[in-house]
Amino acid sequence: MSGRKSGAASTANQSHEQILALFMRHGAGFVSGEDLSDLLGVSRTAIWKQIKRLRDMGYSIEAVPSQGYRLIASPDILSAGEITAELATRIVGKNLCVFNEIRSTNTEAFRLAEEGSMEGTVVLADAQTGGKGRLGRIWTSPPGVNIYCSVVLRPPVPLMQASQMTFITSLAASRSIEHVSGLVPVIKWPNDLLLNGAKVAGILNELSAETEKINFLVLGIGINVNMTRSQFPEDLRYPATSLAIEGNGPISRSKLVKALLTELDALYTDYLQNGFAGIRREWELRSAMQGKQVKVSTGDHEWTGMVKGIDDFGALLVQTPAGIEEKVLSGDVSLLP
Ligand code: BT5
Repeated sequence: MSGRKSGAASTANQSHEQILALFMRHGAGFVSGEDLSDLLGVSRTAIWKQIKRLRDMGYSIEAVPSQGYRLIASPDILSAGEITAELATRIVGKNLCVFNEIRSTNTEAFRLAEEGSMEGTVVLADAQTGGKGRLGRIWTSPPGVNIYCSVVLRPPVPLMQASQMTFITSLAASRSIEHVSGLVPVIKWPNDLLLNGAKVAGILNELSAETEKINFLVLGIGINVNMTRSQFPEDLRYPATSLAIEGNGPISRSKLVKALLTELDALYTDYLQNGFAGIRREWELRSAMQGKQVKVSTGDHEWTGMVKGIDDFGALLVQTPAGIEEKVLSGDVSLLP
């Protein structure tokens, strides 16, 4: 993203982001230069400089002397102003940092949380140089095309319930993708999102805790949005895809981030008020494996069974041919053809 230094965070209270937020609220209408200078408390010349800055970033802005300014088109930039305009969340996204490039949004969110940053803090990046998967694996994170998002939460629940947040995260990602693209990803236990059998999103939740208490969780979400086939490395563990490949072309990343934060906030609020039961039901409906025959591989042991759902702590419940319900806490589970 031009106009911003690598590594420097852009926040919703910077001048150009405030102007963008105002444009978003005005839709196709004009915003007068006077309103803009009142909003920011700066001169009309200073406003003009910020408009020029936005144009340099790729925004198309019309200027009409007697009416003011109007936003005609936005490039697919991850903009704090666009995301926070009319973001009606209670917790998630109240504090938002957007980076051009960062090692890992999870690492940065973890650092901010350790420094005491507020619940709901969100770290977004256009690109990651050290994107993390689970178990030390790498998450391919090229610039300009995908979503790399991490959210700090401090749920007041016992440590043994921390894994429930994984299911909230995958559900929020699945709902938001459906809302913005019309595509309905299925969830592969524990936390992959698949479209036509290929991975479109991955989740890495990280935890800081002491004995029985959760200090905070970082929910890490990577969604392949406008990535092209040639941008995927060849040695991936499973087939991978993006929303643009599966759907009808490019999707606005800011719109999708906004939907993601909105769904996450709604699910988290519901979870705090009503517990896990509703989340579990919807997760099972979106699961790729519910009611299906699977092969479970744990270490050197392999067996088959039928998926019955998940339990209160996120274990996969699999019924063996002998009718015994086994709990799978880790390992590889794949659908039988
Ligand atoms: C995951 O790990 O699926 C978790 C990915 C979480 C990424 C987000 S991005 C924002 C936040 N900040 C971070 O640093 N991370 C989180 P896992 O199930 O271990 O899958 C990793 C494996 O998926 C790799 O070993 C590759 O084979 C494959 N892979 C790598 N990049 C991919 C991509 N962009 N799309 C699909 N598959 C990918």
